[in-house]
Amino acid sequence: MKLNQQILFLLTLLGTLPLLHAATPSRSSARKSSPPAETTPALERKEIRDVWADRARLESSASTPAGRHLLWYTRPAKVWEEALPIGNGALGAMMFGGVADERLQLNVDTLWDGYPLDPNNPESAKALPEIRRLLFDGKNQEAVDLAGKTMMGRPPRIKSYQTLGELWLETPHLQNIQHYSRTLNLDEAWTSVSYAHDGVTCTREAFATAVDRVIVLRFTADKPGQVSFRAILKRERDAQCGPAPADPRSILLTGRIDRKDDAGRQRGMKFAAQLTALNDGGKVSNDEGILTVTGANSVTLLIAGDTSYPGLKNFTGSVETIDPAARCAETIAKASAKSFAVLKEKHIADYQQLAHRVSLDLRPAPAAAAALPTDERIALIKQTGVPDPGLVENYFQFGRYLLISSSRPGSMPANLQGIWAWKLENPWNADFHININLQMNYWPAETTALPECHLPLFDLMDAIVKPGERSAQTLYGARGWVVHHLTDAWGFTAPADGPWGIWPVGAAWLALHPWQHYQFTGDRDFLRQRGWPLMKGAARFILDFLVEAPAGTPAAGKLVTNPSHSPENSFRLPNGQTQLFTYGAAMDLEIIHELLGACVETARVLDCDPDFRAECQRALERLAPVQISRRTGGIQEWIEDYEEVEPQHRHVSHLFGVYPGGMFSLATPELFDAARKSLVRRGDGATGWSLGWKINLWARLHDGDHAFKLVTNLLRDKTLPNLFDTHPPFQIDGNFGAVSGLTEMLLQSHVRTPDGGYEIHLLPALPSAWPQGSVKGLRARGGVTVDLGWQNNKLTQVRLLSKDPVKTRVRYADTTRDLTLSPNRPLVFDDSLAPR
Ligand code: FUC
Repeated sequence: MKLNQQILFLLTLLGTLPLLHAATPSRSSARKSSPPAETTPALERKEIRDVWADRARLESSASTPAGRHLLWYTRPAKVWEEALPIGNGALGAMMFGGVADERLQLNVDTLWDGYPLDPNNPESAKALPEIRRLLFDGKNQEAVDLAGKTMMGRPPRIKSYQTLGELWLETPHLQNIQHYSRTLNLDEAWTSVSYAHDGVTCTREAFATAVDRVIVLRFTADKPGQVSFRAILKRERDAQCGPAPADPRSILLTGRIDRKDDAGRQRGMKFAAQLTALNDGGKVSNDEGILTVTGANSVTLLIAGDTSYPGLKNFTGSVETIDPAARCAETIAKASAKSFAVLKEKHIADYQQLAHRVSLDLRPAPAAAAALPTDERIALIKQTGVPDPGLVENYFQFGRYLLISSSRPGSMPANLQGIWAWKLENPWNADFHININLQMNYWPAETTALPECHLPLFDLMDAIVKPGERSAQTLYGARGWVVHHLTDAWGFTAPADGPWGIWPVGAAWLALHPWQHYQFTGDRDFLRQRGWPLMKGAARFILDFLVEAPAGTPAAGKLVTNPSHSPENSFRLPNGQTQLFTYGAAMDLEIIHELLGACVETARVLDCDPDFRAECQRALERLAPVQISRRTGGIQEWIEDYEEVEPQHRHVSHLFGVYPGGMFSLATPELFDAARKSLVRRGDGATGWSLGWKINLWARLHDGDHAFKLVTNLLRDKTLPNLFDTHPPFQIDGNFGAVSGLTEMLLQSHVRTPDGGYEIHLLPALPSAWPQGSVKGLRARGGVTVDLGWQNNKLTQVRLLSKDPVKTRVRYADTTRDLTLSPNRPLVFDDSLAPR
């Protein structure tokens, strides 16, 4: 087609462009309290004109793109779950890779519905003694009824994290498309689309750079004047798109979430997204917010997104003062001073500085599998029964890519969907769930050498200390801070959703994260300044919250939590009643054991707070013990040996002491064995995140083959075509949980040595499916970087490096050796563990 024909064609097309149709209709979201339906509905849109979404027409011409860690596909995404994520911690997009219509669904990490409020019910503290008495007396239902009336948040639900909007692009490429491919490059963090149209090779590359805080989307063609498209920004609700003031090459989406408080005052946050086209040749015109590019040689689109959220440090501040549109304009002005090549180069360097710290090589990947597109590689597991090693490597690096892309210093922490969520009301509000999910997001942060990516979690914790102290005081009359099973961007710390929301050990679990950051980095200043106040406040609440179990109960005279439950599992009372609420659930005791132990040690390391340390020590000694069930031989999930309603429930809370905790190990052989029985009983199925957790558990139980079986189950059954984990629906925790699990199969460092150090356990759970391989750059507690190689399923070489002097014990199978590492002097040895 000649240029003028193309333009004509384009113009004819414009009349029927989906761009001009009403925005994407919404679906009502699932109830927050219960899992949504089995599958995530596809993004609704006008019927796609994009015939290139029809796979069969492209297959014959697609060839394997070059690159080691690559997701790739031979057709555009039909639904959101096939689109590819990019992100810089704060700003993210899902790119569909359409030919005739391209689409990028946009997110910015701070865009939350809702506003700060005090949800604490003042009736609670008064009712607490009675609720406790009822639970100790076995009147669970009466206790739930009373707690439901007096303890639940007001309101009992939070509002959702929201999509920012969408960028829609239309090209005139309707026919004669060949050689289509779509990739996500995990080595350099960019996604691309490439195809030939009428003999012209067209490419699109996109990345989200943390250096310049924009999304960059570049269109090129291998012949001059061949880049033509139209672009629009849109959002389902609360927004409008128009030309950006005084900038003919820019369009601007502005809006405000419509959220009024009880007094009718508008409290919703403002938001904006700006798109600017930088063209080489051709023409850019702007018709009331529809940007048209014709006949360019290449075009770079810059996209910025922002909100008026006052920040985690100041979330009670006004949402009126910040002008997100002005911020976007400023960000784009700065970024557009750089060439595309510079933007990309700086982005890659910044990403690689984090991503390239760890490499995993599970050779050899069968050539046939390696040549397949990623979706087919996943599908192949159904035939072969196992994931090919290259797919596992990609899954591992993809998980690290997701953490780097959704959690960077200064950004919000990764939520249930990281940053990528396309609805106004997302599944479970895409919130911060604290009874497993948020913590799981950060399981691989330290072990896979991304400690900086852990920092946003501590920012969130700092932010919720104050509201958490109010909840502790109002609901329990306790000191310290508490958060229940979820929180949001507005400091919601009260119980939410239903009785399972009354789970007062959220802060206690979270407080183990700064402790872990210290264990891995050895950063004593961090521990003193940030970690210790968080840990101490969480422990202070626990010390006040624990109560002595009365005479006549199984834990009489011991300290227990009350109320309590084992997330979100129910049991049967001897009278047949199904209940959730109890006292002293095993998980509480395990979390508290871990936290009080960490506090005792921190006070020793920092040489501070002797009285508090003694108080923690006394409570530890009086804590009710975790028991072994007479019924099952497993860890008893509740303080009484109740029968589970759902023995294969997705949560494996009572095994917290195996992972992420370290209370059950070879040093406690009976509990260790009981934990294994419990895990067998829970089965090898469940949600994506549950499988992610179980990989860690089997690794900690030193059963590599069973861990690998769950890796297989996860990749086969709970992995979307774009490698996102699915609950279902998409939930990112399973990606992170599995990366952590893969790491725990190769290296563990949670067991203490007699002199207070950490044992570095090499290949503790290597599966027979990976006979040879190597991993470089993993981190062990004590601040040690570990490289490992193995052949014929046996360790062949090890290299340890630390920047500080470290005394450690290294274990491989039954051999151990005590070593001292000198700063920056690598120690290299083989399977005999004798340094060379
Ligand atoms: C927990 C889990 C659910 C879901 C939700 C976000 O409550 O029990 O399965 O993952 O978090």
